[in-house]
Amino acid sequence: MLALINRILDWFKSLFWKEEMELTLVGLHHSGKTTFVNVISSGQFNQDTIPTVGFSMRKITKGNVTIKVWDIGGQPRFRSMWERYCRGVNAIVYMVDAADCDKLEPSRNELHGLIEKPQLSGIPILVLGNKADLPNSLDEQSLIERMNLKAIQDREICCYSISCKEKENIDITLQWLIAHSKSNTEQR
Ligand SMILES: Nc1nc2c(ncn2[C@@H]2O[C@H](COP(=O)(O)OP(=O)(O)OP(=O)(O)O)[C@@H](O)[C@H]2O)c(=O)[nH]1
Ligand SMILES: [Mg+2]
Repeated sequence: MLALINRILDWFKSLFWKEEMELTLVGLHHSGKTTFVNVISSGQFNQDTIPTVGFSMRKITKGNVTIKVWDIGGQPRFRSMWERYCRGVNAIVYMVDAADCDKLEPSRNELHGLIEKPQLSGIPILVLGNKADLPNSLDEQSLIERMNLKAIQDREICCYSISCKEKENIDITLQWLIAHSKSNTEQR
């Protein structure tokens, strides 16, 4: 009975209580950041994306949460911008192409370099190992090891293996993001 009352209260709250969050999506080029934004906003997977030049911003509404997403280009010439766009956000999403072994080391170095920046201290990080549909793609445990995520002790960090193409684990990724919206963060 109590559970039912709580659900009704939550539903009422959702009618009037709008949540907001801001997140920044970074990671090496071709890892699938723009594809991820397309998939969470429209559900569409597009094989022929254009590399992001600079950045793009999209607002996506999920239930009563509006997510402002900064999608930053991952080519080397744009990486110096990452820190600026990560300042003050609710969460940083770090995209990795889990099927591209050659890029794991530079990806790990960029991630650890980024989170050393004092301005970004304490911001939660969600590492997504994308392209789980491809052969030889690393699973979560292997990604945690290869990206040396256990060394990150000063903040909340989470890692999921996803496939934007097959829409695998997109739902749990969204749940994690929504749990980090402003008012939810304040409650935690
Ligand atoms: N097989 C497979 N391919 C994917 C997946 N996600 C993205 N891709 C492909 O990866 C390529 C690069 O995707 P983008 O979204 O443009 O990558 P990006 O990280 O935004 O790249 P930059 O904008 O250059 O930083 C595209 O051809 C996508 O179709 C996936 O889950 N599986
Ligand atoms: Mg892009």
